[in-house]
Amino acid sequence: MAYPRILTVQDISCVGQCSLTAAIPVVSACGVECCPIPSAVLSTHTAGFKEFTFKDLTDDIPLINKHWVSEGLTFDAIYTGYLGSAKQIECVEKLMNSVLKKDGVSVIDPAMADNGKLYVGFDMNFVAEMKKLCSKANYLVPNITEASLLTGIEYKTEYDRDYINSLLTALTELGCKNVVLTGVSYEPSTTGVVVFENGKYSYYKHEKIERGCHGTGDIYASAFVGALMRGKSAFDAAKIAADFTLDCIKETLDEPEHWYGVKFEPVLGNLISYLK
Ligand code: PXL
Repeated sequence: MAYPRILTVQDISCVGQCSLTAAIPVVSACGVECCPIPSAVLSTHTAGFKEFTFKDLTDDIPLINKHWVSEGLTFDAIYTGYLGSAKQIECVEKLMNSVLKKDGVSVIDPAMADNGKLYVGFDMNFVAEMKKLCSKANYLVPNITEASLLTGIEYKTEYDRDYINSLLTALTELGCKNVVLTGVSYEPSTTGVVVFENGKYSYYKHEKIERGCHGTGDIYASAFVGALMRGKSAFDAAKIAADFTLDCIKETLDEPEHWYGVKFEPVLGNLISYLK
């Protein structure tokens, strides 16, 4: 691919080091053009801040779409993260059908839940809509909470390979082609990511850091997409994204009061070097 152009649809949380404020720099660091559609503008993310503002930009999406069609602009990949409403999911489906190249790649991060709970503002109606979008994904990048919500399989914090296999099978039954399942930990000191590609299971295991940080899912998915579009295999892209996310968490450990995100900026150079 000469010079891949990615469209990403997610919100801007002005403070939060997540969604677009993470996706644009991380995908760009991968050496790939990143074109955003901001789905909403929030003063902060919704996980821990109170009384954040929320400007819904859903109505702009069809206008942007129409303009791009008239200009003949197309994309090698579409990558979605946090979407603010069920209606935005419909808009994304239209983008997929109109501006994604025929052999373009769709990567869906169903960013809506973590640690067994939906994020503030989401309900099961949104989950039902998200299921439809997931059915169209070439790569679905959920965590275990999202996988359990999408499949209706009980959420567990302790599990074995059979449980993970049941999630993966049920996710592909929704219609998505491949799954990259994050935060899969079979023993206390390690965690990792499962790549389920064309029905084949591979696991990349790495060190587990107990401190959970907000925004790591967005960092992970962005690095995965960027590396994939740089021509890495799904497994190598999943591994690079995991190593980079771990670097981001380690970078943040020295400052416990930095609770709302990870300090990914100082380690963007690591990501660039992993891609060499
Ligand atoms: O990191 C996911 C995310 C993105 N955008 C907004 C969020 C969250 C998670 O809470 O609130 C607005």
